[in-house]
Amino acid sequence: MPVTPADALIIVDVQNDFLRGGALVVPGAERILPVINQLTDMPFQTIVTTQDWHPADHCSFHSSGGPWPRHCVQGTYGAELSSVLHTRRVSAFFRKGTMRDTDSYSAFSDAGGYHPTGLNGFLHERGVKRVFVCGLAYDVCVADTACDAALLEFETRVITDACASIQPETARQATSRLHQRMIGLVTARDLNMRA
Ligand code: VGL
Ligand code: ZN
Repeated sequence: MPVTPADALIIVDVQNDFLRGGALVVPGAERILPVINQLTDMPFQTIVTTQDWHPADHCSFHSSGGPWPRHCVQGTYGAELSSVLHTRRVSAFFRKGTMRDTDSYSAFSDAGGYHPTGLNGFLHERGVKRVFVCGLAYDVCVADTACDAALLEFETRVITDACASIQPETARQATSRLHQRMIGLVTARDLNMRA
Protein backbone atom coordinates (compact mmCIF):
# COMPACT_ATOMS: atom_id res chain seq x y z
CA MET A 1 0.00 0.00 0.00
CA PRO A 2 2.43 2.73 -1.10
CA VAL A 3 1.75 6.35 -0.13
CA THR A 4 0.57 8.52 -3.05
CA PRO A 5 0.17 12.31 -3.53
CA ALA A 6 -3.57 11.88 -2.94
CA ASP A 7 -2.93 10.60 0.60
CA ALA A 8 -2.90 12.67 3.78
CA LEU A 9 -1.69 11.82 7.27
CA ILE A 10 -3.82 13.23 10.12
CA ILE A 11 -2.02 13.23 13.48
CA VAL A 12 -4.63 13.66 16.21
CA ASP A 13 -3.95 15.38 19.55
CA VAL A 14 -0.36 14.32 20.33
CA GLN A 15 -0.33 16.81 23.22
CA ASN A 16 1.50 16.87 26.55
CA ASP A 17 -1.67 16.44 28.62
CA PHE A 18 -2.33 13.04 27.02
CA LEU A 19 1.23 11.82 27.69
CA ARG A 20 2.96 10.60 30.87
CA GLY A 21 2.65 13.22 33.61
CA GLY A 22 -0.21 14.98 31.84
CA ALA A 23 -3.73 15.74 33.02
CA LEU A 24 -5.52 13.02 31.02
CA VAL A 25 -2.97 10.29 30.43
CA VAL A 26 -3.61 7.87 27.58
CA PRO A 27 -1.90 4.61 28.63
CA GLY A 28 0.92 3.61 26.31
CA ALA A 29 0.90 6.91 24.41
CA GLU A 30 4.71 7.20 24.52
CA ARG A 31 5.08 4.00 22.53
CA ILE A 32 3.39 5.47 19.47
CA LEU A 33 5.58 8.57 19.19
CA PRO A 34 8.44 6.86 17.31
CA VAL A 35 5.89 5.19 15.01
CA ILE A 36 4.27 8.54 14.20
CA ASN A 37 7.67 10.10 13.61
CA GLN A 38 8.44 7.34 11.11
CA LEU A 39 5.12 8.02 9.38
CA THR A 40 6.10 11.68 8.94
CA ASP A 41 9.16 10.49 7.00
CA MET A 42 6.99 8.63 4.49
CA PRO A 43 6.24 10.48 1.23
CA PHE A 44 3.00 12.13 2.35
CA GLN A 45 2.57 15.49 0.62
CA THR A 46 -0.05 16.49 3.16
CA ILE A 47 0.44 16.03 6.89
CA VAL A 48 -1.75 17.81 9.42
CA THR A 49 -1.88 17.84 13.20
CA THR A 50 -4.80 18.61 15.46
CA GLN A 51 -4.94 19.98 18.98
CA ASP A 52 -7.62 19.78 21.62
CA TRP A 53 -7.76 23.47 22.59
CA HIS A 54 -10.12 24.21 25.45
CA PRO A 55 -10.96 27.39 27.35
CA ALA A 56 -10.20 27.09 31.11
CA ASP A 57 -13.91 26.72 31.96
CA HIS A 58 -14.74 24.21 29.22
CA CYS A 59 -17.97 22.20 29.59
CA SER A 60 -16.17 18.83 29.23
CA PHE A 61 -14.29 19.32 32.51
CA HIS A 62 -15.39 17.74 35.83
CA SER A 63 -15.49 21.26 37.30
CA SER A 64 -18.30 22.05 34.82
CA GLY A 65 -20.11 18.71 35.18
CA GLY A 66 -18.36 17.10 32.21
CA PRO A 67 -16.74 13.67 31.79
CA TRP A 68 -13.03 14.64 31.81
CA PRO A 69 -10.43 16.15 34.12
CA ARG A 70 -9.31 19.61 33.05
CA HIS A 71 -6.97 19.14 30.07
CA CYS A 72 -5.50 20.91 27.04
CA VAL A 73 -6.31 24.42 28.26
CA GLN A 74 -5.47 26.99 25.58
CA GLY A 75 -1.97 28.39 25.89
CA THR A 76 -0.78 25.96 28.57
CA TYR A 77 2.10 23.47 28.35
CA GLY A 78 -0.42 20.61 28.48
CA ALA A 79 -2.05 21.82 25.27
CA GLU A 80 1.22 22.03 23.33
CA LEU A 81 2.11 19.33 20.87
CA SER A 82 4.72 16.97 22.33
CA SER A 83 8.20 18.27 21.61
CA VAL A 84 9.11 14.67 20.69
CA LEU A 85 6.82 14.84 17.63
CA HIS A 86 8.56 15.68 14.36
CA THR A 87 6.62 18.59 12.86
CA ARG A 88 9.05 19.66 10.13
CA ARG A 89 6.85 18.22 7.37
CA VAL A 90 3.50 19.26 8.86
CA SER A 91 1.58 21.45 6.38
CA ALA A 92 -1.10 22.77 8.72
CA PHE A 93 -2.20 22.73 12.35
CA PHE A 94 -5.89 22.58 13.33
CA ARG A 95 -7.56 23.22 16.68
CA LYS A 96 -10.90 22.06 18.07
CA GLY A 97 -12.91 22.15 21.28
CA THR A 98 -12.28 25.88 21.41
CA MET A 99 -15.68 27.02 22.63
CA ARG A 100 -16.87 26.82 26.24
CA ASP A 101 -20.30 25.26 25.80
CA THR A 102 -19.68 22.44 23.30
CA ASP A 103 -17.07 19.74 22.90
CA SER A 104 -15.70 18.41 19.61
CA TYR A 105 -13.87 15.13 19.25
CA SER A 106 -13.57 15.18 15.46
CA ALA A 107 -10.77 17.13 13.81
CA PHE A 108 -13.21 18.20 11.10
CA SER A 109 -15.57 20.17 13.27
CA ASP A 110 -15.61 22.49 16.20
CA ALA A 111 -18.52 23.49 18.44
CA GLY A 112 -20.24 20.12 18.48
CA GLY A 113 -20.24 19.77 14.72
CA TYR A 114 -21.66 23.20 13.92
CA HIS A 115 -18.39 24.81 12.89
CA PRO A 116 -16.00 23.29 10.38
CA THR A 117 -12.35 23.55 11.46
CA GLY A 118 -11.31 24.04 7.85
CA LEU A 119 -9.68 20.62 7.59
CA ASN A 120 -12.16 19.30 5.00
CA GLY A 121 -11.62 22.26 2.67
CA PHE A 122 -7.87 22.15 3.19
CA LEU A 123 -7.68 18.46 2.21
CA HIS A 124 -9.94 18.94 -0.83
CA GLU A 125 -7.87 21.88 -2.08
CA ARG A 126 -4.78 19.71 -1.97
CA GLY A 127 -6.42 16.93 -3.95
CA VAL A 128 -6.53 14.48 -1.06
CA LYS A 129 -8.70 11.42 -1.66
CA ARG A 130 -7.49 9.10 1.07
CA VAL A 131 -6.64 9.84 4.70
CA PHE A 132 -4.64 7.89 7.26
CA VAL A 133 -5.55 8.78 10.84
CA CYS A 134 -3.30 8.20 13.88
CA GLY A 135 -2.70 9.64 17.35
CA LEU A 136 -4.71 10.05 20.56
CA ALA A 137 -6.99 8.81 21.72
CA TYR A 138 -8.05 5.92 19.50
CA ASP A 139 -11.37 5.50 21.30
CA VAL A 140 -12.28 9.20 21.33
CA CYS A 141 -10.83 11.74 18.91
CA VAL A 142 -9.18 9.34 16.45
CA ALA A 143 -12.40 7.31 16.00
CA ASP A 144 -14.57 10.42 15.61
CA THR A 145 -12.14 12.00 13.15
CA ALA A 146 -12.00 8.81 11.07
CA CYS A 147 -15.81 8.46 11.05
CA ASP A 148 -16.20 12.08 9.91
CA ALA A 149 -13.56 11.59 7.20
CA ALA A 150 -15.51 8.60 5.87
CA LEU A 151 -18.79 10.60 5.96
CA LEU A 152 -17.01 13.32 3.98
CA GLU A 153 -16.16 10.63 1.42
CA PHE A 154 -12.47 10.31 1.99
CA GLU A 155 -11.23 6.76 1.74
CA THR A 156 -10.24 6.32 5.37
CA ARG A 157 -7.71 4.14 7.21
CA VAL A 158 -6.66 4.12 10.85
CA ILE A 159 -3.05 3.20 11.64
CA THR A 160 -3.57 1.13 14.76
CA ASP A 161 0.02 0.85 15.97
CA ALA A 162 0.22 4.65 15.80
CA CYS A 163 -2.74 5.05 18.20
CA ALA A 164 -3.31 4.51 21.93
CA SER A 165 -6.64 4.23 23.75
CA ILE A 166 -8.00 5.60 27.02
CA GLN A 167 -9.88 2.36 27.90
CA PRO A 168 -10.01 -1.17 26.43
CA GLU A 169 -13.83 -1.26 26.52
CA THR A 170 -14.34 2.00 24.63
CA ALA A 171 -11.56 0.93 22.26
CA ARG A 172 -13.59 -2.18 21.35
CA GLN A 173 -16.65 -0.01 20.73
CA ALA A 174 -14.57 2.31 18.56
CA THR A 175 -13.32 -0.61 16.49
CA SER A 176 -16.85 -1.79 15.79
CA ARG A 177 -17.88 1.76 14.77
CA LEU A 178 -14.95 1.84 12.35
CA HIS A 179 -15.87 -1.57 10.95
CA GLN A 180 -19.49 -0.47 10.44
CA ARG A 181 -18.28 2.43 8.33
CA MET A 182 -15.91 0.22 6.33
CA ILE A 183 -12.88 2.07 7.67
CA GLY A 184 -9.82 -0.14 7.31
CA LEU A 185 -7.34 -0.77 10.09
CA VAL A 186 -3.72 -0.90 8.95
CA THR A 187 -0.27 -0.85 10.55
CA ALA A 188 2.60 1.50 9.82
CA ARG A 189 4.42 -1.38 8.18
CA ASP A 190 1.59 -1.87 5.65
CA LEU A 191 2.35 1.63 4.35
CA ASN A 192 5.95 0.77 3.62
CA MET A 193 5.01 -2.06 1.32
CA ARG A 194 4.68 -1.79 -2.41
CA ALA A 195 1.45 -3.04 -4.05
C1 VGL B 1 -9.72 13.58 23.80
C2 VGL B 1 -10.90 13.16 25.74
C3 VGL B 1 -11.20 14.49 25.86
C4 VGL B 1 -8.91 13.05 22.66
C5 VGL B 1 -10.02 14.91 23.92
O1 VGL B 1 -8.11 13.81 22.09
O2 VGL B 1 -9.08 11.86 22.34
N1 VGL B 1 -10.18 12.71 24.71
N2 VGL B 1 -10.76 15.36 24.95
ZN1 ZN C 1 -10.83 17.45 25.29
